[in-house]
Amino acid sequence: MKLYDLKAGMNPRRVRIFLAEKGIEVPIAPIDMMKGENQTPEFLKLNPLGTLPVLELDDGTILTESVAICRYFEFSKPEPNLFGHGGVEQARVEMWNRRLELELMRPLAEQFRHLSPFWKDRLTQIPEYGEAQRTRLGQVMEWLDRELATRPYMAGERYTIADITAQCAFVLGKNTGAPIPDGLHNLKRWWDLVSSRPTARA
Ligand SMILES: N[C@@H](CCC(=O)N[C@@H](CS)C(=O)NCC(=O)O)C(=O)O
Repeated sequence: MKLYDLKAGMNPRRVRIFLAEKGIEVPIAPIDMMKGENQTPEFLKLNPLGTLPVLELDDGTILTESVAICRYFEFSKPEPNLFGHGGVEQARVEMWNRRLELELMRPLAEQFRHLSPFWKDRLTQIPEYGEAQRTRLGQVMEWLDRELATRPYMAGERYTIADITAQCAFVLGKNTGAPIPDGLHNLKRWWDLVSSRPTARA
């Protein structure tokens, strides 16, 4: 088994934290995006989208998409549980994970892609779009702050994959000019809580 990883990437970090929470060790194959290693013909055979993470199983099966990879490991080592127990909790975790991917992670990624010099020669940047994403993020963070007034974690009373998704998104925000603003005390309390976990720097 081999996990193709991108050290600084938001999505590969989700899988690394998930594995650390589970106490699972997987051989890592680091990919260097600066050297274009995710665009070589060999890598594109693994994932034609050229994105990471990618998990290669011993029988040659290839899994992409961080949540799909996490689901594979949840099945192979069910505890500690990170996707929810039973119908209602599983649905709530799925609901929050999806909301956080679409409402938080996507605009955070888009503001980075459209405003950072890192992406200048990699895509056609539309700075106005990047700025609009940052404006939207302000509203999203205020919404999350209100949500977190009612519970300690994103999907309820305990840490789940929804928290992993959000914490990886906020790491990107912190490093790319879209940090959690001052004054959002519930969100800050949640951030301190998840950042203090031993797995946070996986
Ligand atoms: N939805 C995918 C997104 C994968 C993705 O976009 N990964 C980024 C790193 S966070 C990447 O590999 N980017 C390389 C590129 O766009 O060239 C997942 O959850 O795994």
